[in-house]
Amino acid sequence: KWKGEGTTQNLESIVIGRCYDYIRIVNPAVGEKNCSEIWEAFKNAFVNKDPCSILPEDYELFINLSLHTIPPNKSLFWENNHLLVNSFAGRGRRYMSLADTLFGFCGDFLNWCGQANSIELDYESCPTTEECENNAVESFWRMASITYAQHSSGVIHVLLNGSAVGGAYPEPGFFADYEIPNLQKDKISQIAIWVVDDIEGPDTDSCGTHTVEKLENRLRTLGYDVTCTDNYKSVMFLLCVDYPDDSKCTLSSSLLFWTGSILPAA
Ligand code: ENP
Repeated sequence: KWKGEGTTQNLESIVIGRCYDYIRIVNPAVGEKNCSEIWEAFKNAFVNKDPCSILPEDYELFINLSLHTIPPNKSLFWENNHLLVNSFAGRGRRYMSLADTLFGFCGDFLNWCGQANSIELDYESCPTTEECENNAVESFWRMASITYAQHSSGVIHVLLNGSAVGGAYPEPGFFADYEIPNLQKDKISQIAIWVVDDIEGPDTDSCGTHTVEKLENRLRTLGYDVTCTDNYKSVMFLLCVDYPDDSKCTLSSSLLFWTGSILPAA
């Protein structure tokens, strides 16, 4: 009936299992959390309701139960880079993206929706954002984004894709619409933007041009100290794992090799 994919099979087991995985193994620093209560609050946001009338506020209890501190200087915002961000963040070891918080971790890669006048989830199909924006998944990420931005502090990192069609900084987008407006200026020392192109992709957008320039101007107008780096090396190294022979990858490794072997030890 809807155009989107249905609820992920075994949703309850996955969410409860992820919650325990998170609090016991991924990030025990969050302390004790009640994973069955967290699941109930998550489910009650959308079951037995019109799947097009779910609001971000419906996840308020879920968020309150799963909220924890986001370490300063660890926040990583992004657009069009889901898998790269997952590996770069390293489940919170390097950075803590929204999907590395307990509340984001519970929903990452999953799909879900309920039905009006039934306590059953809909495993056949769910509304897409084009069909109705007040759907269970969209409202979840809006609420999660708002909360994540409000609790981010120190140096804020933003990883954008310089090869993305339509620009590295999409508007509308979660970062533009739900995250920037909810950053707490007095807790933020700097915003570091990284614009990284796909290894075999076009260089569509860079620091100081097109949509990235727009983002830099917006943040500076808001009073932030903004830096921007093209093809930030650490991220490039990670991308190069899959393209060791591409010229973008061999150049930096041969430079490292040559400088290391030619320069005399200091
Ligand atoms: P996409 O469209 O590249 O990727 C969407 C995929 O990322 C979905 O599998 C989604 O899980 C998962 N995901 C992880 N974190 C978020 C998220 N945070 N979010 C929406 N989906 C997320 O991502 P978008 O739409 O451009 O969103 C990027 C935003 O995430 C940025 O604003 C970044 O700062 C933020 P699922 O459950 O839908 O399968 C917020 C919105 O962290």
